[in-house]
This record gives sequence, structure tokens and C-alpha cells, in this order.
Amino acid sequence: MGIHQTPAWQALAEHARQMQRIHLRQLFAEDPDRFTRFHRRIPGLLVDFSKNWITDRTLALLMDLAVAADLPARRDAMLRGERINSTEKRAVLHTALRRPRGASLLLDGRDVVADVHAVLDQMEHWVEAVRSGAWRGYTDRPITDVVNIGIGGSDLGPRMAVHALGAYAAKHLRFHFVSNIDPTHMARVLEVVLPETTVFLVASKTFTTQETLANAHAARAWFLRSATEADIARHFVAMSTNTEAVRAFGIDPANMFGFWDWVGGRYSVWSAIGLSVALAIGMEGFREFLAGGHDMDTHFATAPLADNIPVILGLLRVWYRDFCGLSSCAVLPYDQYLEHFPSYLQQLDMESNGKGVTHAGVPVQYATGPVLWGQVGTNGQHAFYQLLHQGTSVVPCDFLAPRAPLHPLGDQHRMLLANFLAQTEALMRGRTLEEARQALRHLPEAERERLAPHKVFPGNRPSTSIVYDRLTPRTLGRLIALYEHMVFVQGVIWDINSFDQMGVELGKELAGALLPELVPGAAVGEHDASTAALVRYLRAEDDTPAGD
Ligand code: G6Q
Repeated sequence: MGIHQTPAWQALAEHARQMQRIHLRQLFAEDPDRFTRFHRRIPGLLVDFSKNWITDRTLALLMDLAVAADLPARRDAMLRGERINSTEKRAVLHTALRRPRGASLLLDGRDVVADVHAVLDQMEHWVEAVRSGAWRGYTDRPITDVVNIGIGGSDLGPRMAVHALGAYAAKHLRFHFVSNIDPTHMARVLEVVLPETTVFLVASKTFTTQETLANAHAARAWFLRSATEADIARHFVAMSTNTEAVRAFGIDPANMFGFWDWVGGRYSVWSAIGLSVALAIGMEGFREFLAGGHDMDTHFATAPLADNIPVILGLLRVWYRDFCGLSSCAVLPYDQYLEHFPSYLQQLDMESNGKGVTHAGVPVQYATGPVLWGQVGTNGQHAFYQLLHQGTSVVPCDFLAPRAPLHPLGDQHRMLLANFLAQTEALMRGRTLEEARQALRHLPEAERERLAPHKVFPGNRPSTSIVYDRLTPRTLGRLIALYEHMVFVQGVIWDINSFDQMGVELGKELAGALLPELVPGAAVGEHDASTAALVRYLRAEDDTPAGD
């Protein structure tokens, strides 16, 4: 029986029809305890989900759905290391990367936690050498620049986290991230670094990714214009699971930091892929980051479903997607340090749950992963919030905000928080026509009547507020793990494999076929008329000026 055929699903569908007529204003007016009942706290974090389209009954029905989908057992299976990545027949053990030293978890008879800590110790050794200046470049100068070369999961996590933890970062090291095959990306970085004071971190789980290998080769060629092959060992390290390919590239495996096939790319910032993060904040900070992830794992593993923050927030996503017909959600951090968090989450969520078949390969009969997007506040307020408030699409929003600033500056943190609160309140309450008229009472009546409809806000726009004490490595670890587990919860309800990414393959295959066809004079393969014409145009064989 598919999840959509269970009584729990059908009860939610019926309940959603009843909820359609209720405005959030009304729910708050009728229930002074609404915040008390619909928020949860764990140390350092408060999650207020009272401004969502829910009642006690909604939550109870969502919990029934979680039970119908066997969520607790599925969660435990992931944490135990069962091969829940069904298509690739792999365990999914990013949580093992954050288990404390001395814990143990056996996978095929091997203690993966011991392996994790062996790599962390290796990282510590190198990270502290680079940060202290003991590790020197080929002209005996200390390292000043770190260039991470990687893409997707080998880029978005480290880039986001290095930026997010900027307040704790070594000031004498500059960090650069090159991901795109577009040569502009590498060229712009090479303009500002020197070969003798730069280390390149080649981050690739498979060490076969076209973009990363092309960029790594370009960096190597640039480096060898000033240095020798023997100097490579001091300037290139790799983070990978593929020792042979690392060696073939010319990096000594002694300068390789390993991880394992049970770490998915978009879940890999906690592994050696986080080497740039460790270089930025030091190993003590990196271990704190891991401890934050572990805090959330412990909460996810042990809190009762109704108090379990990732469970509640994951189920709310399902509620909006499948029962309220909403197809997108926004993440809006009121924290400049979290500038790259929305694009990080975009991959985490959309690559994990943008799936159309169940584990058994049967097309799903319901909607799966929403489109996730967002930007930091208050910037977004001056851009797309118009649509959030008055547009015809309803977008549930996650607001994130720190209670305390990392850089106190006059009254600005309070101004930031006032804006965050004002947005959640405005989205929830809206403004009626009568209130709009009131606000315009100073105007002549005709003018007031002309403008008032434009100043009406429907309100009833749901949001969740996630408030943390201040952004520390530990807080960031908790926040990332919170979203990882929310993604997992949704995948379990939808019975999809959140841990493969077959949807990125077809484009890669076609790009491989098209590459030789872009050489002028080469044969153009079998394509639709559009693709074939574009190939010719790009080869400059069709020079009809654009616009003619
Ligand atoms: C993430 C994806 C994908 C991957 C990149 C880079 O979950 O698998 O974004 O991280 O394609 O892969 P490599 O690390 O193997 O170069």
C-alpha cells in the first residue's frame, strides 16, 4: 500500500479541506497558548512553528503519518548503517562523521568511527602546520591562500561553512572556492594568488568529476610555470575516496585525506571535504562543528516524535506540499554570515528529494520535494518579499535569526531583529481593507478608496522562526544537521531514495557527446533542430548577426 492510500494520509487530506477556511489570525485570537504549545527548545535553539497552518489535530495527524511510514524504524536503520541508499546499495552514515571519539559503529565488521577519528587526527596535524606557518611553500614562505577546487557537494558545504564561521577564522589565511568549468572562475582566482604561498585542496569524492579535474589540471599547469614537479607535494592535497585517481593526478597519497562511499556528496562537509573549514577555524573549532551535528543527531534519535524538531519541521514540509498544494518554500536567514546557507540547502533538499519514483521504482502518486530558495534578510525585503506578502503564490518561510550579534554595531542588531519579527507578523496577520482605509484616513475619500485595495495584505502566510543564541561552529553544526534530518523525514514519508542523484546523469552524458561536436568542422550528431542550430551558431558557422 502506498503512503497515499493509508488512513493517515486520507485523514490529513480531509483535515486540509477543513483548515482551508481558517485564517492564522483567527487561530491566534482563539488560543492565547498557541505559542506555548507550538514551539520547542533544545539548548541554544528555539523553534517557533506556531505561525503555521496547524492545530493540535494537524500535528496529531502528521504524527500518525510518520508512524504509518515507519519513520522511527527507518531513522534507526539509517543511524545503524543499514544500506538505505537502495539504488546504490550503500549505507548513509554522515551521522557517524560526528560521533565522538570512543563511540563505535560497525559496518561490515569495521569500526567506522575509529576510521573517522584517524582522518580527523591526520587533518589536525596538517591543519595546525599550515595555520602555524610550519608548513611552508616551495620558496620557504608560509601559506597565505587556500583554493578549494570542487563542485556540488565538494564545494557548497565548505564554501557556506567557511563564510558562516568567518568570525572564528584565521585572519592570515584567505579562502577561495573554484567550482565552475567556466574558465572565468579559475582565472579570477589565479589573478589574486601567488604560487609560492597558495595551497590547492582538490576536493572530489570520486576524483572523476569533469569540472574539478579540469580546474585542478589548470591550477597545476599554472603552478608549474613557476615551480617544479617536486614542489607539488607542498602545494596540492586531495580529499577523496579514490586513492588511485589521486595518485594518477600526481598527488602523493600521503597528502590525501580520505573518506568513504557511505558519505553522500551533499552530506560531506563533515568529512575531509571540510578541510578548508578546519583550516579556517582550526581543528578545535571543527570538532565543535561536528559536536553540534552530533547534538542534533542525538535529539533526532531520542526525542519523542511530537517533540522532535526535525520530525515536526519535516512533516510541516509534507503538509504544505501534499495537502495544501504549495510547491515552494523559502529559507530567510537574518544573519549575514548565513549568506550561502540557502544555496547550500537548495542542493541538500532538492537533490535529495527531487525524485519521482519510490524505492521500488514505481512512479509516486503525490508531490515530492518542493523548490527551495532564499536569501538573507533584510536584503530580500527590498527584492522578492513583495511576492511573499501580496503575490498569488503562498510560500512557507523559515526565518533564522541569532539572539546575539557577533559584531555589535550601534543599534543595528536590534534593527535586524525588529525586521525579522515584523516580517513574520506581517505575513501572518496581513492587513484587511478596513485597516488599509484606516491607515489612509488622512487622504481625501476618493484617493483613499483608490489606493486602499493596493494596500491590502491577505496575511495567513505561514512561517517558522528558528532562533539560535549566536552563530558558533556548534550552532552551525546543529542547524545543518537539523535540515539534513528534515530532508530525511520527508524522504521517508514519500518512500523515495533521498541519497542518490540519478537526475544529474543525463545532462552529463549528453554534454560528453556534444563536446567534440563543438569543434569547428566536426560532424554534428543526431539532435533536435534547436540543439543542432545552436551547435552551429556557437561554432560561429552561422554568423547571421543576432537580432536579424
Ligand atoms: C552530491 C552530488 C554532487 C557531487 C558533485 C561532486 O550529493 O553527488 O553534487 O558532490 O558532483 O562530486 P565529486 O566530489 O565526486 O567530485
